[in-house]
Amino acid sequence: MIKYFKFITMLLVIFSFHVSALEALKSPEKMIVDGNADETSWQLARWQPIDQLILGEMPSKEDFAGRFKIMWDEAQLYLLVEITDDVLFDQHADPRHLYWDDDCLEIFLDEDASGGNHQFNYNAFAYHVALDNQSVDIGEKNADGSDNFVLLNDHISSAWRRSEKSPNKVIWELAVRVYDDSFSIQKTMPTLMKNKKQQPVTLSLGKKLGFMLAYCDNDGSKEREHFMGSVDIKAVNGSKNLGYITADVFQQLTLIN
Ligand SMILES: [Ca+2]
Ligand SMILES: [Ca+2]
Ligand SMILES: [Ca+2]
Ligand SMILES: [Ca+2]
Repeated sequence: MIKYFKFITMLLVIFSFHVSALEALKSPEKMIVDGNADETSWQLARWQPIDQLILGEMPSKEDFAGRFKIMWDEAQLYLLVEITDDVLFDQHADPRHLYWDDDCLEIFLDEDASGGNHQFNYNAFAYHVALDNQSVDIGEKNADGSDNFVLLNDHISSAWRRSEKSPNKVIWELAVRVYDDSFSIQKTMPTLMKNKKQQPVTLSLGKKLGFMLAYCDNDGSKEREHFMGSVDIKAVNGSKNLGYITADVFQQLTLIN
């Protein structure tokens, strides 16, 4: 019996290690964010699945399938994302209006892996990168208490193209500058400070971040049809859609050589 429990404990340890460990290799070359994965570096990185249902019903593999690779250098993180989506749909031209109901890639990032609430602050980010390559997150609430959707296009470079071999497949390449929790959109700062541009952090070997990747898929409905992510989130009150509120559900990402 004791042996049996030891075996189960060992399996649980292996399993929890397997689901929690995500590593990014350092890229030895300059990465060009152009939607062409022709850098030799991309051959070094392993594919990671985007196969966990967060919202809606599990899509067929023709409806949605996704996987990604991640690398880094001192200046930024690099993502190569391969998305199969039968219909690309961008119903709202305004990047700040109901962006989660358009096809979009969602990059969850917590610079210091602190976890915790980030819904109306910059303890962590939930960048929604739309098909027009614009990036939006929820910022601090407006003075009247309404939601404040902020464009953060200078945080992310994004380019995608359809695969030549498989037309429903999109090859999406991104570079993400990492900002810590001192980030502010500067609306309340004095003019002098406004002019001082905020800098992303310099990344280094061994650094740990919180990370999760997801895709909102809509093929023509009013609201998104399903939401798929890279992390198996434990539901709270029946909901797994927690990433935009708390960084506690992100995976730990370690930068390695
Ligand atoms: Ca490239
Ligand atoms: Ca679809
Ligand atoms: Ca944080
Ligand atoms: Ca779609």
